[in-house]
Amino acid sequence: MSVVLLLGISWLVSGCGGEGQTESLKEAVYGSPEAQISMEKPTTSELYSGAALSIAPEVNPVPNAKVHEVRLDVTHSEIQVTEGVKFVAWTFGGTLPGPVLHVRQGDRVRFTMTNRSDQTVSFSPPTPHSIDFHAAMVNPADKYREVIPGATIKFEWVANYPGVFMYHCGSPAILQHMIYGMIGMTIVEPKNGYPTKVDREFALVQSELYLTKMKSGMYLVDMEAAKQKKATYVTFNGIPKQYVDKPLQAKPGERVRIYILNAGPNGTSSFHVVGTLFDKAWFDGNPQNEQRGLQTVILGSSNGAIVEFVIPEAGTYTFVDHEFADVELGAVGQIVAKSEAIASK
Ligand SMILES: [Cu+2]
Repeated sequence: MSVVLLLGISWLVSGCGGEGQTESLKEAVYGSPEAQISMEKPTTSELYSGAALSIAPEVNPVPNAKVHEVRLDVTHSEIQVTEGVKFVAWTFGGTLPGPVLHVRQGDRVRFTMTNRSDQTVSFSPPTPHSIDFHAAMVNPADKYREVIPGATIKFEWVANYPGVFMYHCGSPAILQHMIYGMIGMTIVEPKNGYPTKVDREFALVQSELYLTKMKSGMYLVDMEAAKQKKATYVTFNGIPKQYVDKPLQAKPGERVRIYILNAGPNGTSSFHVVGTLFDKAWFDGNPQNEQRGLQTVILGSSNGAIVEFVIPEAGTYTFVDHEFADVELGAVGQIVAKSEAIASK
C-alpha cells in the first residue's frame, strides 16, 4: 500500500471526529461568528489593550478569565532600531514585535483592531492591513481580511492548541508587511498548565530587519534585500544585541523557561544557550512535542518552541542563533546569573 494511501486513510479517520480525535481536540471549537468591519473609531489613544498582553521579554500571567478582550491597533510609527538607525515601521500596537498575547487552551479571544495608518504623521502613506493568528482555526478569507485605513475589524477565536505561535499581517506583499514589523507572538498555555514549574520566564521573538540608508540619513525598508534574504539585522525582540547591552537576569540553580518564536520572515533560527542544555524542549510550544537534553532547537520561519533549562552556577549565559552569521547581525543576548537579589522592574 502506498504511503499516500496510508496517509489518506489516516486523514479520514482523524477527520471524522470521535474515535480518531486526539485528546486535545475533543473540546476544540472550530470557526466563529463572521468578522465585523466598521468605521468605528477607538475611544482611547492606547494602541493596545487587554490584560492578556505584555511586552516581550515580559510574560504576564494568563488573566483568570475564559474570554479575553484584546485590542491591537495598527500604526505607522518611527522605531529606533539602534543608535543612529530609525525607520518608519508598520506595527501592531506601536511596538516591534507586537505585544505578546498570553491565553489558556480553550479560552476565547475577542479581538479588535483599528487600522490607524491614516493617523500617521510620517511619509509612510495609509495602507490596508490585516492580522493572521496562527493559533486560531477560522476562515482566513473572513477573519484575516484586509482592513482599510481608518476602519476597525472585530472577530473572535478559540485557542484549541497549546503552543507558541506567530501572528502577522497577511496583506500583500506579505513579505513587505512582515519586514516592516507586523509580527508578534501568541502563547497558549495548556488547559491544565505545564508539567513543570519554573522560577523565571522570558519571551523572545527572533526576526530580521532589511534596511537601507538614504542620503538624508533616514533608513527605509529594503524589499530587494528581503527578496535576496540579505538581512541588515537579526534581532531578539526587535533590537540587535539588546540583551548584551541589558542582559536578562536569573539566579544560579533556577529553572528558566524561554518562549522562543522565529518570526523570520526568511531565516531559520538555531537557538542555543551557551553553558547549559535544554532539559526539555517543546516544539511549537506544545508539551506533547517533547524532546530532552537538546543543545539547540531549530526553528523554521514561524516555528516556536518552549525551552527549559537550569542555570548551573553563577555566570553569564549567552544565547544565540547558532547560525553565526546571524550573531554578527545581532542575534545574540545574555542571561547574567548572580546570587544577589534581582531588582524588580
Ligand atoms: Cu500590514
